Amino acid sequence: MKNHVVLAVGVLTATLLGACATGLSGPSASAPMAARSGSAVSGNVTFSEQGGVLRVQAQFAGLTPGEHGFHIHEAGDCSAPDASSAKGHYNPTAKSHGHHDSDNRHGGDMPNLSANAQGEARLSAEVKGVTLKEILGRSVVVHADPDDYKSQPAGNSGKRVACGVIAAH
Ligand SMILES: [Cu+2]
Repeated sequence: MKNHVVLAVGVLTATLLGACATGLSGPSASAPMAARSGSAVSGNVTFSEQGGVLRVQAQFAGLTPGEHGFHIHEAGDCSAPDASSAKGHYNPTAKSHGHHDSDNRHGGDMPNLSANAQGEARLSAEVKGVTLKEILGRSVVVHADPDDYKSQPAGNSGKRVACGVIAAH
């Protein structure tokens, strides 16, 4: 009986250590998202970098069902009611807006969020060609409409319904 308890504690400890190791694996930052343009959107976006790979993880509520453009914007200023203060897409290499998996894209181009019938969305994706360091102090913007991944300069994704400034943890 005693051996079983020891084993159980050992397994539990290993599980907890594993979880912690994942959470503390590298530098990270987050952007608490605030509603803009009269929306009811709320959410949080986290960026983490490990082995030269930048990952974004996001969760949102209060969206309209369907797809929504989702980008890193140049300025870390969400103060305008329509989030226009965040300026355009973060675009360090002066390329055209494009699909997030292509080479011809803005550094801030990311996959669309896809909201379910309840208006909730989750996303986990790699952000190519951008480091965590260079996006600190910039912003994340969610749009009312889908990014078509080709219209210039921002994929024709409409109003800015949420905005958050990216800050290091
Ligand atoms: Cu945008």
